[in-house]
Amino acid sequence: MFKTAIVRPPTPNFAQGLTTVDLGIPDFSLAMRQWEAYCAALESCGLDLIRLDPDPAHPDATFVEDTAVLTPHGAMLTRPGAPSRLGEVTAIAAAVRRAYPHVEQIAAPGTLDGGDICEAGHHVFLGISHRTNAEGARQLAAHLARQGYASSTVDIRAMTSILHLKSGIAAIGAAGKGRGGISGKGETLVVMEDMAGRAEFTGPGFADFDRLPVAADESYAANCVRVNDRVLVAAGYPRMTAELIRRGYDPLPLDMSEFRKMDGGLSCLSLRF
Ligand code: CIR
Repeated sequence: MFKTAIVRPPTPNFAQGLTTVDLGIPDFSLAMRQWEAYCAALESCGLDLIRLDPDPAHPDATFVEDTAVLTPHGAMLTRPGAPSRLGEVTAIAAAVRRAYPHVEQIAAPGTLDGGDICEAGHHVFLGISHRTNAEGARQLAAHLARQGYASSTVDIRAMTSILHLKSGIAAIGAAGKGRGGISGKGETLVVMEDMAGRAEFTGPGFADFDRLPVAADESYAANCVRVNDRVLVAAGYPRMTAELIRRGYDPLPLDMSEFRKMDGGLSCLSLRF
């Protein structure tokens, strides 16, 4: 169960952040309303929020998930792969250090964005992307191994449709109360169609995983987040929401339109622990 989440509001210059998608310029006041609704959703799931101050020097700073990898057993600050985002880690580090007695950090030449890291029970998938390099993944794998996690890499550099691994997959545990499922048992892997057949997710170690494939025209909804009894999912993807309900999950749809314009998925707006 998660108890806390770190969040940080967007700033009026949010539109000056990085993006690869061509969906128009985000509306700041609408983004703020969507962000407040996202925070209220986390609180409705029982989480206490650590609300960091806005950071106009870093227009992507609202995407806090990229700056740390937090598990019940340890904390790793990242070294984001985009140079413009490196400075975001300082404020996150202060908040993380208040919560965790021992905090590690990815060191150069490693780079790593939290959006590339997908924890699925006791196995962690590490995306190698244009933000996370092999050295960053190697350092995180060693840190996770000390906590008892197995991990494996998934190279997404040839995929133009996603920025981070978690733009295309999510691990949402078992249906029902709590998160359910450890060691893969009861784990459900939500996977966008483009990645569903990849060998990295179909090895013998993952035979216990249920799959929830997401159709190509709803692939943005693959980036959903299990938060205690609910699954936070992007609004506007009716088949994905219906499938979650059919499988016994309790989806909580949230409008993410303005964050999507900046390449942001739903998971990236919080660091949950
Ligand atoms: C970036 O390009 O870094 C931001 N505009 C979006 C980051 C989204 N992060 C995520 O989905 N984990």
